[in-house]
Amino acid sequence: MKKNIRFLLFSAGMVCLFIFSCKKKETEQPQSNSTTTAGTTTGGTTTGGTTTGGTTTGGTTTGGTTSGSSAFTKVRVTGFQIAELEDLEPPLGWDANDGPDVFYIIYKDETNDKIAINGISDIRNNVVEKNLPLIFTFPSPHVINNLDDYFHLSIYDYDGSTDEFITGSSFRFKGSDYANYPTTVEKNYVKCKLKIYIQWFN
Ligand SMILES: [Ca+2]
Ligand SMILES: [Ca+2]
Repeated sequence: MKKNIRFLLFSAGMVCLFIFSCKKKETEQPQSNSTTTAGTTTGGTTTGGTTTGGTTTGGTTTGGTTSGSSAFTKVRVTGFQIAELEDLEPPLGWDANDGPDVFYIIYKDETNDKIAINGISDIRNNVVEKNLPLIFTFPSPHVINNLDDYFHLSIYDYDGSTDEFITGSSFRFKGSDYANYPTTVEKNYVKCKLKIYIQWFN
């Protein structure tokens, strides 16, 4: 009889131990929502800072046409314009005490690991509304010799070691949007509107 009671107590103890260890395991599960990122980007990367905004809303619109007797096979990107840029006002904008310090990087492809032009030397400090539009002309045009190749433009707010990614996109100058060989390409984002200047040639 004593043996039976001891066995029952032992079994009950084991059950409690099992339930306790299951509960403990549950609480040790990693929190699936422990990290959040603001906004999404189409091919943009940060240079070590936080990504804020950059969701594509519009798409691409083109302007101007280039006349020529044959189909063009190459593109020269000469620069771009930032027509609209939101969140300029401190302290809730890109910087706590003044406007953002805007610069660009051109990457050779959509993987963003090969820099074609680093525009840090053409930085526009403490941008306010009256500075818009910002017009950037590349030191020398970015040439795309194959229309299958991607062009990638990223725009940042310079913050020192942790620059903030403002917006960016990878795209190709190929397809129905480019059938008339436009001279400008507009990209619309939530916080930024860009116009890119291109020239077609063979
Ligand atoms: Ca900043
Ligand atoms: Ca600033």
